Amino acid sequence: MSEPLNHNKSARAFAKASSLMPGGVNSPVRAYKAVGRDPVFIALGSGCRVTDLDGNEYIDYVGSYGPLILGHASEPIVAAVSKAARRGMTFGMPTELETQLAYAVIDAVPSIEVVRFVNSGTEAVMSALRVARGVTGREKIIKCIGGYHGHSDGLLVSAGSGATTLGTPSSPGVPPSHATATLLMPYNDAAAAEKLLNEHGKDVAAIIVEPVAGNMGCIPPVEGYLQTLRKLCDEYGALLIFDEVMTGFRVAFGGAQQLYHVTPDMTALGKVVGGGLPCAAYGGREELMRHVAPDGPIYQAGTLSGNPLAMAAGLATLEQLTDDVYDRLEHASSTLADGLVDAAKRHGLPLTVNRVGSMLTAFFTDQPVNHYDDATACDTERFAVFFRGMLDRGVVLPSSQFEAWFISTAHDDQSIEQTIIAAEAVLKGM
Ligand code: HOZ
Repeated sequence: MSEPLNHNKSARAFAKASSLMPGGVNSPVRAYKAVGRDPVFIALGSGCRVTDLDGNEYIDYVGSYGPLILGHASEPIVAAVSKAARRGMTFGMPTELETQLAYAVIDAVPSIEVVRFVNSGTEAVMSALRVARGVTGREKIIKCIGGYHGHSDGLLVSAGSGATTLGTPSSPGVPPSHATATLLMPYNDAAAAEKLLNEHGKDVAAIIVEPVAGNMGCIPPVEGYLQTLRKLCDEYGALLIFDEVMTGFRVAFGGAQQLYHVTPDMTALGKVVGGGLPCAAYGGREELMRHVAPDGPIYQAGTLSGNPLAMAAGLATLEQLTDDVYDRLEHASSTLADGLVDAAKRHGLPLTVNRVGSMLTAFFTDQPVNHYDDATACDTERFAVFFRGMLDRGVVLPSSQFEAWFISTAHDDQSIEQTIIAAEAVLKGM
């Protein structure tokens, strides 16, 4: 290996940030606690690469945890946001950009007839659940163990993502009364869902699920799982809510519901829909969404909701997402996944790569990973070694075994090949 990278400026920036913010960060996984080193601080991003404060360049598979399907500083998005910014940052009054993005979302996502824009995935899910409870008059919800739907009280119960990474899947500070309204089922286990509904069906407002789990690492639904959830919800009068914050516009233009041909009652979107700006959305059938204020009594509001810069970024992003884009993402992502598996095989290391379109996770195990327990049984120490080795070789990955990697249209053949070469070198030394 060449010279070790210099991270002096990042180290100084982290020390300063740590004195001012919890963990020196504004979202826990970014602190790199699970991978045994301090974070690099990013100075700029372009295409599939980011550069840190010390001038080290990395091929980036964090992709800001999902929004950047076109890579960093994609020209059409930068142009759209700049144009919008020159016309005013926020008004607290409606703009036509909101209607344009609403039209695009409704056109793309099969389950959405009416949509409301919010600022984060957390907000989108929280609001969709409020609609489900308001409409059904029921209090309980069912979520998956290891499913992550943002950090609102009732959802930080056996949560994945950073919560699992840091060993606090159920957070202190969540009132027990909120937690008890959340029932838990294992992901990819339709029989468990049926059993829960059998016991609590008349009290259950909704099942909320990531149709492709992304926050326990990437775990695709097993054959028939989503279809069975759909059937059970219909049977018990509960709503089916897909959290497509990660998968929306990512695994297909119409999200996982298009890919797997299952239509939920409501959908939460985030990440890609905002093109890299804070933006999310929830929507569903018109008869449900008309209960939202001011059409109906279910209240939800936000000063920056439908922000013109975010709307412009979202619109410009969706406009780029042609069939050809998904073909290119598939090519890059499958090449990467195959390359990782082959490299691990060559060096006798256990590695299972799960992938749906341009989201994937390389799990350090020789077993299939279909459930949360399979994911948590993986060798996280090995993942940390791999993560650090890749960083040293100019590739930055999400800093947890329980996150998905995101491939963008900016990941060309050369960057994928460089990544596989780096992985080969790291795996060889492990
Ligand atoms: N929990 C987020 C991804 N699953 C992390 C977001 C971030 O740290 O930016």
